[in-house]
Amino acid sequence: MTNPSDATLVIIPTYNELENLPLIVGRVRAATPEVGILIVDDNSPDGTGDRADELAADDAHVNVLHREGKGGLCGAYVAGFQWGLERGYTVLCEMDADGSHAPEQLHLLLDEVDAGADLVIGSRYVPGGKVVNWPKKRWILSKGGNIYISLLLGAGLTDMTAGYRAYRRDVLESIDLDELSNAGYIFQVDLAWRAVSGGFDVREVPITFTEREIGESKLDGSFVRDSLVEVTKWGLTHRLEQVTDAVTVGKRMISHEYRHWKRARQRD
Ligand SMILES: Nc1nc2c(ncn2[C@@H]2O[C@H](COP(=O)(O)OP(=O)(O)O)[C@@H](O)[C@H]2O)c(=O)[nH]1
Ligand SMILES: [Mg+2]
Repeated sequence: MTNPSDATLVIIPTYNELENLPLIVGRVRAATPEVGILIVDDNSPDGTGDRADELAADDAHVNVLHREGKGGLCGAYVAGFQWGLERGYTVLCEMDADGSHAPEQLHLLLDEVDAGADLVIGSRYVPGGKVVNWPKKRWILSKGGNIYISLLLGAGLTDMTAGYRAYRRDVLESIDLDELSNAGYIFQVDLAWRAVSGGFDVREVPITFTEREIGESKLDGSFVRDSLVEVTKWGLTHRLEQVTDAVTVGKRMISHEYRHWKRARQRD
């Protein structure tokens, strides 16, 4: 029997991950030898791109996409998705290079896709999900941001900013990837929200997210504010649409009842 995950591509974006890259590639190869890997490097000054080429030269499962310069995580993933879609992969995954997303848990996401999900999010905040080695402040920011997003959008997901994911290709094909916002992690929320709004089956599975031990985070603080402002705009538009829909339905019901009542009076 064939499963969608039989043709899976794991996309690993890198910027200055020289030490981490061989470790993560080795772990993916050991945990899920059947999947393809695409490293998307943005011309890392530390030479990660050259290291990626060496890994690809030794192993037909490993591929590299070089981009000109640091263009942000969203752009790197969009380039990776397009590369994978063009080559016929049926499931496309996002995975950080720094070990935060354990390759040993990838099968949890892929099994859920094979069980019928269109998008599976490896979630830190569903029961069983965990974060290891985060300062309290970062946990509060991430968890609080996700509670806010969930209240506002009502998508029924606990971790819409999460970056460990498996998409069926149909989900990505249904979305205009060039429209996604490149600021911070907002594109992750955007992708999940578009999948939910498009009627796709979006599920979460618990994962253990472990903060990097080697190298530095490329996160800058401004993304939190930018993301929350953006999500607030979508949430308000969404709620406004719900109110407008409710008013339209209400008006229809009233006019239906009125016609009914008038006809009954004319008969009397
Ligand atoms: N290609 C590419 N990768 C990036 C860029 N920014 C971050 N990354 C990679 O995205 C992943 C997550 O970034 P990281 O700095 O760990 O963010 P954090 O986990 O939120 O602290 C890592 O694999 C980074 O190397 C970028 O501009 N281009
Ligand atoms: Mg990280």
